Amino acid sequence: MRINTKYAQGMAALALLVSVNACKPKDAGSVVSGDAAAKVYVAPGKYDEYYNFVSGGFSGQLSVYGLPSGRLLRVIPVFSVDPEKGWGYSEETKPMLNTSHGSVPWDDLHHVSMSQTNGEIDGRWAFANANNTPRVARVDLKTFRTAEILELPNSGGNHSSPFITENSEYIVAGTRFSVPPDDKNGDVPINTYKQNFKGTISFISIDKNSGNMDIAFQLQGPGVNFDLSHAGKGKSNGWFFFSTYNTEQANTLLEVNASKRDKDFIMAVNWKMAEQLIKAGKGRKQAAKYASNRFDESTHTATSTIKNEVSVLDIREHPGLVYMIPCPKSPHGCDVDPTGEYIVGSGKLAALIPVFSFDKIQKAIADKAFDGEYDGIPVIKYEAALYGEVKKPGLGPLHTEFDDKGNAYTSMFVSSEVVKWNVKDLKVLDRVPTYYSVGHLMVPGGDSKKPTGKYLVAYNKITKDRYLPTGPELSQSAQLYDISGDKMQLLLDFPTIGEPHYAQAVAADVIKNNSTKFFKIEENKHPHVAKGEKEAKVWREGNKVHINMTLVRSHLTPDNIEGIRVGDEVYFHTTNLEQDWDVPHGFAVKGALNAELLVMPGETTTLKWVPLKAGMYPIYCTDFCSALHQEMSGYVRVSPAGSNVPISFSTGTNLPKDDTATAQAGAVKK
Ligand code: RUQ
Ligand code: CUA
Repeated sequence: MRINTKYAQGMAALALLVSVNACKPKDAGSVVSGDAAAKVYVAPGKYDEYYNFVSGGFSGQLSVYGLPSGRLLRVIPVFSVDPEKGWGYSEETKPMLNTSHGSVPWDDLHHVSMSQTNGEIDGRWAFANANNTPRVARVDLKTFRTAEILELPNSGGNHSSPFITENSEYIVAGTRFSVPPDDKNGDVPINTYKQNFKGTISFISIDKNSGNMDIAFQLQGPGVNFDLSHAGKGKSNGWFFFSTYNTEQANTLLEVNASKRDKDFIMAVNWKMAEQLIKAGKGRKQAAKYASNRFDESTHTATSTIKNEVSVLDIREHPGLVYMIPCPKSPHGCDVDPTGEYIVGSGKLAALIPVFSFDKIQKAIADKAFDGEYDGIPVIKYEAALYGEVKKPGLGPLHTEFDDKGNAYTSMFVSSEVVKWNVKDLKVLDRVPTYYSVGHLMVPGGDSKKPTGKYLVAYNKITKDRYLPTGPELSQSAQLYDISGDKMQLLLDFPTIGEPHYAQAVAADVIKNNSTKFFKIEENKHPHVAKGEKEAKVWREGNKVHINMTLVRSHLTPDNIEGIRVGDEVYFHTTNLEQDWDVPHGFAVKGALNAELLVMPGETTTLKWVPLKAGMYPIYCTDFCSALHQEMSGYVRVSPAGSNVPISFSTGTNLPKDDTATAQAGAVKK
């Protein structure tokens, strides 16, 4: 296909403006007013008001900050290995990162959705997406650990994800890249996109009690890019709204070829109807291969199960299931206000913000106010769905959050500002600069039915001069604003881990009293648990040596181990015997090719080690746990392959023959 070169150049220039030249506001100096410091000051020993869960972008992690202080409380490995915690390195956590492609120890985590009950954040779980190798994770907010990772078949990039319904029935995930479905031959020419590529949306069910996820069904639709989404709420509960781009179905140079149409679409999905169709057996079983990985808290061990089938509904076969709403121009964010009536589409390249009305959409469907079809899907007339437009909001609108007073806040990437506007009359009320090039915004509860109205955080794409230089890469950046008054007020900059995209926040009280303090040792069902030092042991099975070891302040049992040979596979199954809050022990062995273990009280965790040379190998606790932490150590003797040194192990009894009396005085009493 030939493209009009002048047009193409113009669009490329605009795209360049958006991507490179996101401008720096002129008053980039200090705009912080006098009382800002007092508003973010959380005195030593005091707690923050909110937990803020922030996506880590290409770090694959989720980080947790306190607001308003901006203090970093925790980094949770999700789609990543973490040597600090042994996550992805211990035998128990390795299955969490399994996929149909094998172990994938990294991903690109963009969005966080917290579980909701009646449209309010309930503090049970946080869900996050893997953008690259499509997966959705569930983090348990009792332990602040990743409890489950589910792979998504028929997807090629999982950006429009995860978005939750108001009673956490489903978390949905729309594919960014359309691809040939997994049961079709994907080995086709790329320029057969229009014939062979499909866009898939996964509806993942969430078990009310356990939180366990399963793919309930998938919708197979046109080959477009799904960008973002939100569930309806209140009156629009039962519907989902997805922003789409590349409705041109281009397969190359998207910055030009996917920016041609004046409008793309917001796709409205009647998910209650989809649920009925599935119940009525209308889903087509389709072969697929995907991993379902769950961490079991009683065995402290993850298992990975490969599944082989999904139920698919072809959108075109079910009239009434899906409608398209024209939305100017390459929409990114797709946000629903707290009442569920207003749906805001933010066109990256649009000079206005369209606000759609749920009531008008329903009326347009009833009246068949359509403007033809797109790939067999009725297109609702723009004016028939439109509530109104926010005029001249700024340049490059991306995402919108809401407060408790009927206001909306939209991030403007290109003009680097947050714009506050009223949802009813669509008038711009205030604007403040961000430093620089803001992406997502977050108001605690801002995408739920009960937003708060005190703080807003901007998550920026470019940091430039906000922090001390740290070489070519600068810390990523978030900014906290006070939104309680008519005018927004900048309070604080704070650095983030990785590139922040979406975030969620909830009042500390919703989470803090449910936090697990330790695991009960009597409930530990790990097959290699040692519930006391008397149960500690070492034994050989062929070339495998198992060591059931205990950790307690301030010794390892056993701490003298002999009889290991070069070529053995050694498994240190370490149980932390402590039954108290905040007393992890660590474990490390010289020369191990993975990482340390960090073992929580009452937990059992395993390090695999294959010694390559004969010699003496110190082992020790890595977490400074007591005044005698440095004494919490031991030795493993490794003999050459074929040696006949017998297995032996002990703590406190392997005494030098000439010094028995002195040594016994220091031996550990059991
Ligand atoms: S995105 S900066 Cu990956 Cu949520 Cu909009
Ligand atoms: Cu246990 Cu240091």
